[in-house]
Amino acid sequence: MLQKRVLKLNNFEILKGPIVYWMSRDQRIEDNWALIFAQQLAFENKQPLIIVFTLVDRFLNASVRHFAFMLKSLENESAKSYSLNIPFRLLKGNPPDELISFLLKINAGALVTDFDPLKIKREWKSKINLNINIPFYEVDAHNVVPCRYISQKEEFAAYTLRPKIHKVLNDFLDEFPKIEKHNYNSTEFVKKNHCFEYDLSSFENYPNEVDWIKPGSENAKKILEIFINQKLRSYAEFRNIPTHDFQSNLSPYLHFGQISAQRVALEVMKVNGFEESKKVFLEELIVRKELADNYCFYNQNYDNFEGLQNWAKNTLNEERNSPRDYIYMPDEFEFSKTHDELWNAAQTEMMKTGKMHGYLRMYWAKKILEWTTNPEQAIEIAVYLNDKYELDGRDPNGYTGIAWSIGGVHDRPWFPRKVFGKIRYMNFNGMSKKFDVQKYIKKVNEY
Ligand code: FAD
Ligand code: FO1
Repeated sequence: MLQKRVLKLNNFEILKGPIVYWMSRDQRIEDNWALIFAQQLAFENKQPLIIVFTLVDRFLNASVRHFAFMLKSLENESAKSYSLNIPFRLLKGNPPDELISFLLKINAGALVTDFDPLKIKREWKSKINLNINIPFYEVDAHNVVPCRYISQKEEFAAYTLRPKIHKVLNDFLDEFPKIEKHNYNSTEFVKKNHCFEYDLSSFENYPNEVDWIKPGSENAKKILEIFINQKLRSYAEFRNIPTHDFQSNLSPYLHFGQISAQRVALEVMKVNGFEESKKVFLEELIVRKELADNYCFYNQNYDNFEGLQNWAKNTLNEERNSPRDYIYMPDEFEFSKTHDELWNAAQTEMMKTGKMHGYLRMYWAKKILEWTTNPEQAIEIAVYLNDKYELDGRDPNGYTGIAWSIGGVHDRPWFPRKVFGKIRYMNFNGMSKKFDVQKYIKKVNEY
């Protein structure tokens, strides 16, 4: 496999002992470069291999809606792992503490984990790296083109990152080797270390689970197949029409790493024809999604006003005292109590289904800017609601999508208007020209 996907986070030499893959963002056995790397390391050193997942009971406003989607899938993955003679161990509690003591307990020879730009994950990793004396490898198993490799700085916009990605993309569309049965694991090692039990009642119970989408990598493959066979052909034409169903619905699976974006790209590229739709879809799946990881990795303030570009901060500062036509409190937003029936429907769709249509997410966030007293609060409310209700929330795509909508990140200055300054504006009339708003509102109210 391409070593450009791998980064060694310290200078320790490998010791005799099991190789541990600390699975976190990429929660799948198949098509997972971090696991592939860990098994290669174990084979080279003729060592056992074990997968661990550290389960917290609070994660960025997640509820049982998200933990159930995640854990039901992880349970399937742990069974797959066991059938490959690789034990899968669920560790509960504070990840750094639990992992460090586990590594000591089994005399681990090396540690491998996957890449994640979120602050919380980087804190976990640095705490662990300060307390181990074995090699610690990080493998980018989430991006087709590794985030750290493709750019060493915060990119200004999609047009600055796109050419860099396109130049090397083919090199990174290599096929995935299969994970093999691990014969350096004794039966007793597997039996002693395989453990996957959890209790859904230990998580925040609101918002509840959704049932229109099923978790797990097998269901992700089915959703991909439906997308390729029934939706891809008209994706370019209908993806931004909320009354139609032409988005792929892959984001919850991609967020939890239940399917690899590279697998999705490889399968979509195999399709004959529909060139325009393939191009538009791959732009979102590769350039847009990887631009979001770039933003979160190189900008510590990805989830707040400080992260915005100076032009955006200046223009929003100039508008701080402009009168707002409407002002809403956080719970009026949360429970769809604004004067705007379209905005309320979008919020209701997110609450009920855990997945707001992509085109409405821009409008949804921009209106929160328009109807709050300051941009800091607008970003705070958008992040809170997005993380609390979206199945695909708590994700770099979300923080970046909100920064784009409210703070013009990766966008350019527009014609100035009150409250927005030069941040791109969207309004009800503009939306009505794009699609049948009443039909969408009716559809949502029928959920
Ligand atoms: P499709 O159109 O089928 O897209 C396929 C994949 O491409 C997506 O799963 C995603 O990985 C990627 N993609 C598509 N659009 C974008 C985009 N604008 N930015 C980055 N990647 C993209 N996406 C999330 O995954 N989680 C979020 O919490 C989230 N919050 C958002 C908030 C706002 C305010 C905005 C404007 C966008 C947000 N997005 C978020 C991006 C986008 O709306 C969703 O990725 C998309 O709607 C997911 O549905 P899909 O997979 O069916 O989309
Ligand atoms: N990652 C973990 O390593 N342990 C967890 O317990 C965990 C819970 C969790 C809950 C909701 C959610 O949306 C994500 C969660 N993640 C967890 C992180 C996830 O795997 C992704 O890495 C990030 O959210 C996206 O970068």
